[in-house]
Amino acid sequence: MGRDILNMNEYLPLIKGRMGERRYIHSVNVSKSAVELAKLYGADEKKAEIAGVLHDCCKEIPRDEMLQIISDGGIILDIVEQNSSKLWHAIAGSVYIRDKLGIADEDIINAVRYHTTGRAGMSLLEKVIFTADFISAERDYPDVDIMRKKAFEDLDDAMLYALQFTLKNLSERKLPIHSDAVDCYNDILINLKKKET
Ligand code: DGI
Ligand code: FE
Ligand code: FE
Repeated sequence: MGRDILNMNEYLPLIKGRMGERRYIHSVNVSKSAVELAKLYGADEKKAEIAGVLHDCCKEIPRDEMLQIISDGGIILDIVEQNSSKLWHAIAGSVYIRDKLGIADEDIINAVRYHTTGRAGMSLLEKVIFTADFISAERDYPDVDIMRKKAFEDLDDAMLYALQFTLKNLSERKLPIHSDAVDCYNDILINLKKKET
C-alpha cells in the first residue's frame, strides 16, 4: 500500500461532509461488513475498509456535479448509463477517489466503480464491496437474513442472489438494465455451475 492511501480517520470526516446522517451510517456499516467478508475470503482488509467507506462518496451530491466529475474524468457515458441516473454515483465516485483523493489503487477504484452493477470477471475485492453493500447492518429488506447467510457461506452464491433481485426489480419497474449487470449475472452463474460439477 503506497502513500496514496490515507488513514481511515481522514476518510471518515471527509465523507461525513458529503452526505446526510443515514448515508454516513450506511457507509460506515458497509465498510465494517466489507472487512468481515475480506477476513473470511482472504481479500485485503485495509482496501476493503477504505473502498467500503468511500463507495457511496458521490451518492448525495447534485446530479450535475456527478456528471461534471464523470466528464472531467474522461468518461463518456453509454446510452444506458445516460438513462440510468442511479448508476452515476458509482462512476463519479471512482473518478472522485482517483482524481480528488489521489487513490491510485486500481482495485479500490474498480470496487467503487462497479459496486452498483457488478461486471464480468470481478476481483475478490469488487465482490466483497458489492456484497457488503447488500448486507450492511442498517439494511432491512424482506430477504436480508437469507442474503447475510449466503454472504458468509459462498460469496458467488450471495452475488447471484443479489443480482437476481436487482435484475428482476429493474425489469418490473421498466428501468434500463446495464450490460455490466447482465454480464456479471452470467459470469457468476456460469462459474457457480462449473463449481457444482
Ligand atoms: O447506493 P446504494 O443505494 O447503497 O446501492 P447501489 O449503489 O447498489 O444502488 C442501487 C440502485 O441502483 C437501485 O435503485 C437500483 C439501481 N441499479 C442497479 N443496477 C442497475 C440500476 N439501475 C439501472 N437503471 N440499471 C442497472 O443495471
Ligand atoms: Fe451505491
Ligand atoms: Fe451503498
